[in-house]
Amino acid sequence: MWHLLAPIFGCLAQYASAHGGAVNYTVGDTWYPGYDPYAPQEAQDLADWMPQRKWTTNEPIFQPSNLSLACNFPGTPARASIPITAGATITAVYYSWVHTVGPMVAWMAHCGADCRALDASAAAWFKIGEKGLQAGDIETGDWFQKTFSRWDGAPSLWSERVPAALRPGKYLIRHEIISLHSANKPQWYPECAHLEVKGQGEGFPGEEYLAKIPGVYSMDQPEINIDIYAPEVASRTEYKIPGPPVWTG
Ligand SMILES: *[C@@H]1O[C@H](CO)[C@@H](O)[C@H](O)[C@H]1NC(C)=O
Ligand SMILES: *[C@@H]1O[C@H](CO)[C@@H](O)[C@H](O)[C@H]1NC(C)=O
Ligand SMILES: [Cu+2]
Repeated sequence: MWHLLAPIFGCLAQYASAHGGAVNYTVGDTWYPGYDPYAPQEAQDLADWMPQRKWTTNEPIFQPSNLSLACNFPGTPARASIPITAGATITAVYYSWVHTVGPMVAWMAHCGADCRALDASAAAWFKIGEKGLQAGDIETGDWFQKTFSRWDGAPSLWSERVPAALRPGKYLIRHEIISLHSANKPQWYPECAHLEVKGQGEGFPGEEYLAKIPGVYSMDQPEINIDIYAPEVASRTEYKIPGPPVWTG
Protein backbone atom coordinates (compact mmCIF):
# COMPACT_ATOMS: atom_id res chain seq x y z
CA MET A 1 0.00 0.00 0.00
CA TRP A 2 2.98 2.31 0.44
CA HIS A 3 3.01 2.95 -3.25
CA LEU A 4 -0.53 4.22 -3.36
CA LEU A 5 0.10 6.65 -0.52
CA ALA A 6 3.46 7.85 -1.72
CA PRO A 7 2.27 10.42 -4.25
CA ILE A 8 0.33 12.13 -1.46
CA PHE A 9 3.34 12.48 0.79
CA GLY A 10 5.91 13.11 -1.88
CA CYS A 11 9.45 11.91 -1.80
CA LEU A 12 10.08 11.22 1.85
CA ALA A 13 13.15 9.41 3.06
CA GLN A 14 10.91 6.81 4.67
CA TYR A 15 9.37 6.18 1.32
CA ALA A 16 12.72 5.32 -0.21
CA SER A 17 13.22 2.79 2.55
CA ALA A 18 9.95 1.09 1.59
CA HIS A 19 11.77 -0.49 -1.32
CA GLY A 20 15.10 -2.25 -1.51
CA GLY A 21 17.45 -4.15 -3.71
CA ALA A 22 20.42 -6.51 -3.86
CA VAL A 23 23.30 -4.56 -2.38
CA ASN A 24 25.89 -7.23 -1.67
CA TYR A 25 26.76 -10.79 -2.65
CA THR A 26 28.45 -13.64 -0.85
CA VAL A 27 30.11 -16.74 -2.27
CA GLY A 28 31.23 -19.08 0.50
CA ASP A 29 32.85 -16.86 3.12
CA THR A 30 33.75 -14.12 0.66
CA TRP A 31 31.76 -10.94 0.67
CA TYR A 32 31.38 -8.73 -2.42
CA PRO A 33 29.91 -5.27 -1.85
CA GLY A 34 27.71 -4.01 -4.66
CA TYR A 35 26.56 -0.57 -5.73
CA ASP A 36 24.95 1.59 -3.08
CA PRO A 37 22.42 3.79 -4.91
CA TYR A 38 22.45 6.30 -2.05
CA ALA A 39 26.22 6.65 -1.59
CA PRO A 40 28.34 9.11 -3.62
CA GLN A 41 28.50 7.80 -7.18
CA GLU A 42 31.85 8.92 -8.49
CA ALA A 43 33.98 6.76 -6.21
CA GLN A 44 31.78 3.76 -6.94
CA ASP A 45 31.81 4.40 -10.69
CA LEU A 46 35.62 4.36 -10.64
CA ALA A 47 35.99 1.45 -8.22
CA ASP A 48 38.02 -1.38 -9.70
CA TRP A 49 36.48 -3.80 -7.22
CA MET A 50 32.86 -3.06 -8.15
CA PRO A 51 31.13 -6.17 -9.55
CA GLN A 52 27.59 -4.82 -9.71
CA ARG A 53 26.03 -2.77 -12.50
CA LYS A 54 25.11 0.74 -11.47
CA TRP A 55 21.65 1.57 -10.14
CA THR A 56 20.74 4.91 -8.66
CA THR A 57 17.35 4.44 -7.04
CA ASN A 58 15.56 1.61 -5.31
CA GLU A 59 12.25 2.68 -6.85
CA PRO A 60 10.61 -0.07 -8.88
CA ILE A 61 10.29 -0.24 -12.65
CA PHE A 62 6.65 -0.41 -13.70
CA GLN A 63 6.81 -1.12 -17.43
CA PRO A 64 7.60 -4.70 -18.58
CA SER A 65 8.94 -3.22 -21.84
CA ASN A 66 11.31 -0.76 -20.17
CA LEU A 67 14.91 -1.28 -21.34
CA SER A 68 16.02 -0.73 -17.74
CA LEU A 69 14.20 -3.94 -16.82
CA ALA A 70 17.38 -5.73 -17.87
CA CYS A 71 19.81 -4.32 -15.31
CA ASN A 72 18.02 -1.41 -13.66
CA PHE A 73 18.80 2.24 -14.40
CA PRO A 74 21.29 3.22 -15.72
CA GLY A 75 22.73 -0.31 -15.65
CA THR A 76 26.24 0.87 -16.48
CA PRO A 77 28.66 -2.10 -16.68
CA ALA A 78 30.82 -2.94 -13.68
CA ARG A 79 34.62 -3.10 -13.65
CA ALA A 80 35.09 -6.31 -11.67
CA SER A 81 33.63 -9.81 -11.64
CA ILE A 82 32.74 -12.16 -8.83
CA PRO A 83 34.66 -15.43 -9.24
CA ILE A 84 32.56 -18.55 -8.71
CA THR A 85 32.88 -22.24 -9.54
CA ALA A 86 29.97 -23.81 -11.40
CA GLY A 87 27.92 -25.73 -8.85
CA ALA A 88 28.58 -23.22 -6.08
CA THR A 89 25.97 -21.00 -4.46
CA ILE A 90 25.80 -17.24 -4.66
CA THR A 91 23.79 -15.31 -2.12
CA ALA A 92 22.32 -11.92 -2.86
CA VAL A 93 22.01 -9.73 0.22
CA TYR A 94 19.14 -7.24 0.31
CA TYR A 95 18.31 -4.47 2.70
CA SER A 96 14.93 -3.09 3.74
CA TRP A 97 12.87 -5.64 1.87
CA VAL A 98 9.23 -5.26 2.97
CA HIS A 99 7.07 -6.54 0.13
CA THR A 100 5.52 -9.96 0.45
CA VAL A 101 3.69 -11.01 -2.73
CA GLY A 102 5.17 -12.08 -6.05
CA PRO A 103 7.88 -14.25 -7.56
CA MET A 104 11.66 -13.88 -7.44
CA VAL A 105 13.74 -15.08 -10.38
CA ALA A 106 17.53 -15.41 -10.73
CA TRP A 107 18.84 -15.27 -14.30
CA MET A 108 22.19 -15.52 -16.02
CA ALA A 109 23.41 -14.47 -19.48
CA HIS A 110 26.66 -15.32 -21.24
CA CYS A 111 28.70 -12.19 -21.95
CA GLY A 112 31.11 -13.32 -24.63
CA ALA A 113 34.63 -12.00 -24.11
CA ASP A 114 33.82 -9.17 -21.73
CA CYS A 115 30.73 -8.36 -19.68
CA ARG A 116 31.56 -4.67 -19.95
CA ALA A 117 30.61 -4.85 -23.63
CA LEU A 118 27.30 -6.67 -23.14
CA ASP A 119 24.02 -4.87 -23.75
CA ALA A 120 21.90 -6.60 -21.13
CA SER A 121 18.65 -5.79 -22.94
CA ALA A 122 19.87 -7.75 -25.99
CA ALA A 123 21.33 -10.69 -24.06
CA ALA A 124 20.01 -14.26 -24.04
CA TRP A 125 18.95 -14.82 -20.45
CA PHE A 126 18.27 -18.15 -18.75
CA LYS A 127 16.82 -18.86 -15.35
CA ILE A 128 18.99 -20.56 -12.74
CA GLY A 129 16.41 -20.47 -9.98
CA GLU A 130 13.04 -19.06 -9.04
CA LYS A 131 11.02 -18.79 -5.88
CA GLY A 132 7.28 -18.26 -5.82
CA LEU A 133 4.21 -19.22 -3.81
CA GLN A 134 5.29 -21.99 -1.45
CA ALA A 135 2.06 -22.59 0.52
CA GLY A 136 -1.35 -21.06 0.97
CA ASP A 137 -3.14 -18.68 -1.35
CA ILE A 138 -2.04 -15.88 -3.61
CA GLU A 139 -3.18 -13.00 -1.42
CA THR A 140 -2.04 -14.15 2.01
CA GLY A 141 0.07 -17.28 1.45
CA ASP A 142 3.73 -18.01 2.03
CA TRP A 143 5.54 -16.55 -0.89
CA PHE A 144 9.31 -16.84 -0.63
CA GLN A 145 9.26 -13.04 -0.87
CA LYS A 146 7.30 -12.95 2.39
CA THR A 147 9.63 -15.21 4.37
CA PHE A 148 12.58 -13.32 2.92
CA SER A 149 11.27 -9.91 4.06
CA ARG A 150 12.72 -8.73 7.34
CA TRP A 151 11.10 -6.05 9.42
CA ASP A 152 13.85 -5.79 12.03
CA GLY A 153 16.54 -4.24 9.83
CA ALA A 154 18.43 -7.49 9.32
CA PRO A 155 19.54 -8.23 5.76
CA SER A 156 17.44 -10.54 3.60
CA LEU A 157 19.29 -13.42 1.97
CA TRP A 158 18.52 -15.14 -1.34
CA SER A 159 20.72 -18.04 -2.45
CA GLU A 160 20.83 -19.77 -5.81
CA ARG A 161 23.22 -22.28 -7.34
CA VAL A 162 25.17 -21.65 -10.53
CA PRO A 163 24.37 -24.84 -12.49
CA ALA A 164 27.22 -27.35 -12.05
CA ALA A 165 27.22 -28.21 -15.76
CA LEU A 166 27.56 -24.63 -16.96
CA ARG A 167 30.61 -24.07 -19.12
CA PRO A 168 33.15 -21.59 -17.75
CA GLY A 169 33.17 -18.02 -18.93
CA LYS A 170 31.98 -14.54 -18.22
CA TYR A 171 28.35 -14.12 -17.29
CA LEU A 172 25.88 -11.65 -15.90
CA ILE A 173 23.74 -12.68 -13.00
CA ARG A 174 20.44 -10.90 -12.55
CA HIS A 175 18.34 -11.03 -9.40
CA GLU A 176 14.76 -9.96 -9.98
CA ILE A 177 11.98 -9.45 -7.49
CA ILE A 178 8.50 -8.90 -8.91
CA SER A 179 6.12 -7.38 -6.38
CA LEU A 180 2.41 -7.76 -7.03
CA HIS A 181 0.80 -6.08 -4.02
CA SER A 182 -0.62 -3.18 -6.09
CA ALA A 183 -3.56 -4.39 -8.18
CA ASN A 184 -2.69 -4.49 -11.89
CA LYS A 185 0.46 -2.47 -11.24
CA PRO A 186 3.37 -4.91 -11.10
CA GLN A 187 6.73 -3.68 -9.85
CA TRP A 188 10.13 -4.97 -10.91
CA TYR A 189 13.29 -4.71 -8.84
CA PRO A 190 16.27 -6.02 -10.87
CA GLU A 191 19.99 -5.84 -10.09
CA CYS A 192 22.84 -7.36 -12.12
CA ALA A 193 26.42 -8.36 -11.33
CA HIS A 194 29.30 -9.65 -13.41
CA LEU A 195 30.49 -13.22 -12.77
CA GLU A 196 33.56 -15.16 -13.80
CA VAL A 197 32.47 -18.80 -13.83
CA LYS A 198 35.15 -21.46 -13.46
CA GLY A 199 34.94 -25.22 -13.57
CA GLN A 200 34.88 -28.19 -15.91
CA GLY A 201 31.32 -27.88 -17.17
CA GLU A 202 30.50 -28.09 -20.86
CA GLY A 203 26.81 -27.37 -20.72
CA PHE A 204 24.77 -24.46 -21.95
CA PRO A 205 20.98 -24.06 -22.02
CA GLY A 206 19.13 -24.69 -25.29
CA GLU A 207 16.83 -22.22 -27.03
CA GLU A 208 13.79 -23.29 -25.01
CA TYR A 209 15.45 -21.91 -21.86
CA LEU A 210 16.40 -18.53 -23.28
CA ALA A 211 14.53 -15.23 -23.07
CA LYS A 212 15.02 -11.55 -23.71
CA ILE A 213 14.62 -8.99 -20.93
CA PRO A 214 12.63 -6.90 -21.63
CA GLY A 215 10.50 -9.24 -23.69
CA VAL A 216 9.74 -12.11 -21.36
CA TYR A 217 7.01 -10.23 -19.47
CA SER A 218 3.99 -8.30 -20.69
CA MET A 219 0.77 -6.83 -19.38
CA ASP A 220 -1.05 -9.49 -21.44
CA GLN A 221 0.10 -12.16 -18.98
CA PRO A 222 -2.46 -12.88 -16.24
CA GLU A 223 0.38 -13.65 -13.80
CA ILE A 224 1.78 -10.15 -14.33
CA ASN A 225 -1.30 -7.98 -14.86
CA ILE A 226 -2.90 -9.38 -11.74
CA ASP A 227 -5.23 -8.12 -9.02
CA ILE A 228 -4.34 -10.30 -6.05
CA TYR A 229 -7.33 -8.92 -4.10
CA ALA A 230 -9.96 -9.99 -6.64
CA PRO A 231 -11.81 -12.87 -4.92
CA GLU A 232 -11.34 -15.36 -7.76
CA VAL A 233 -7.60 -14.67 -7.75
CA ALA A 234 -6.93 -14.15 -4.03
CA SER A 235 -7.92 -17.68 -3.01
CA ARG A 236 -5.97 -19.55 -5.70
CA THR A 237 -3.21 -21.74 -4.34
CA GLU A 238 -1.15 -21.95 -7.50
CA TYR A 239 0.86 -19.28 -9.24
CA LYS A 240 2.84 -20.11 -12.36
CA ILE A 241 5.94 -17.96 -12.67
CA PRO A 242 6.08 -16.63 -16.26
CA GLY A 243 9.00 -17.25 -18.58
CA PRO A 244 11.04 -20.27 -19.64
CA PRO A 245 11.76 -23.22 -17.35
CA VAL A 246 14.71 -23.05 -14.98
CA TRP A 247 17.93 -24.53 -16.40
CA THR A 248 19.51 -26.66 -13.70
CA GLY A 249 22.27 -28.02 -15.92
C1 LIG B 1 12.15 3.08 -17.29
O1 LIG B 1 12.48 2.95 -15.94
C2 LIG B 1 13.29 3.99 -15.45
C3 LIG B 1 13.71 3.63 -14.06
O2 LIG B 1 12.59 3.38 -13.24
C4 LIG B 1 12.50 5.29 -15.50
O3 LIG B 1 13.30 6.34 -15.04
C5 LIG B 1 12.07 5.54 -16.93
O4 LIG B 1 11.24 6.68 -16.98
C6 LIG B 1 11.34 4.34 -17.50
N1 LIG B 1 11.15 4.52 -18.92
C7 LIG B 1 9.96 4.47 -19.50
C8 LIG B 1 9.98 4.61 -20.99
O5 LIG B 1 8.93 4.34 -18.88
C1 LIG C 1 26.73 -4.40 2.24
O1 LIG C 1 28.12 -4.20 2.28
C2 LIG C 1 28.48 -2.92 2.79
C3 LIG C 1 29.98 -2.76 2.61
O2 LIG C 1 30.66 -3.84 3.16
C4 LIG C 1 28.02 -2.82 4.25
O3 LIG C 1 28.33 -1.55 4.75
C5 LIG C 1 26.52 -3.05 4.30
O4 LIG C 1 26.08 -3.09 5.65
C6 LIG C 1 26.12 -4.34 3.61
N1 LIG C 1 24.66 -4.39 3.54
C7 LIG C 1 23.96 -5.45 3.91
C8 LIG C 1 22.46 -5.32 3.80
O5 LIG C 1 24.45 -6.46 4.33
CU1 LIG D 1 8.66 -0.89 -2.64
